[in-house]
Amino acid sequence: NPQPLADGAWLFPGFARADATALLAAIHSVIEAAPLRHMVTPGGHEMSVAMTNCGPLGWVSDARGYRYSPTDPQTGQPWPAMPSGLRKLAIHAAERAGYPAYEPDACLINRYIPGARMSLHQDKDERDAAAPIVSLSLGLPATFLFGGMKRADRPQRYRLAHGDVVVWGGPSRFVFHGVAPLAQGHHLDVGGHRFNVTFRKVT
Ligand code: MD3
Ligand code: FE
Repeated sequence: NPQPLADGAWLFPGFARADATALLAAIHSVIEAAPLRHMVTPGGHEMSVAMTNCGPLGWVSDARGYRYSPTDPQTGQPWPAMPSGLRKLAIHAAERAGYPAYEPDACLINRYIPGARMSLHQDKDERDAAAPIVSLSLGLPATFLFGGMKRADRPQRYRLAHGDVVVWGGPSRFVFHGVAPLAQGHHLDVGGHRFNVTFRKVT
């Protein structure tokens, strides 16, 4: 039973918990083919979150800017295919939130260790503004910051825990958001870190 977080944003608590073992195996298979790395922002800062991608397009950042790329800049090879279990989870959650024909073409995998954070930002590199973003959280819980349309709007705080899935569509799609520094901890299945997987429709 979903909870509304904001206009167009739905939290499905524990939606993926029963499938967590298979989803974690899928995430690890992607990481084996396209290792996690700390990307550099256009401003020259190394991100504290380690990232990789799967699917037709992957999000990349370097001194030249942010963009979606069909290839991994570290190898020049296409990103690994989106594992069907991950893709099906995103499609299923989107359908439950009222988006019946969701076809994500990008999947960004973020790994947080204690202290890692993501500062307030908007996701606006995707050309398909009508499609939602679906996010899956696994492992240690995080404090998610959900702001407004302006960076200065005071963000609301939500806890995202193991197995939680959120569908961000409609007016919530372009709000400023971020993640507070991850607290130390240990998760029985995932260990000392958090994964967040976001599904996007770019083209
Ligand atoms: C709301 N990731 O990868 S997931 C990101 O926990 C990102 O790693 C965070 O923000 C994380 O870009 C938050 C939830 C999320 C993702 C994208 C959104 C919320 C969003 C886009 C628009 C509005
Ligand atoms: Fe984001």
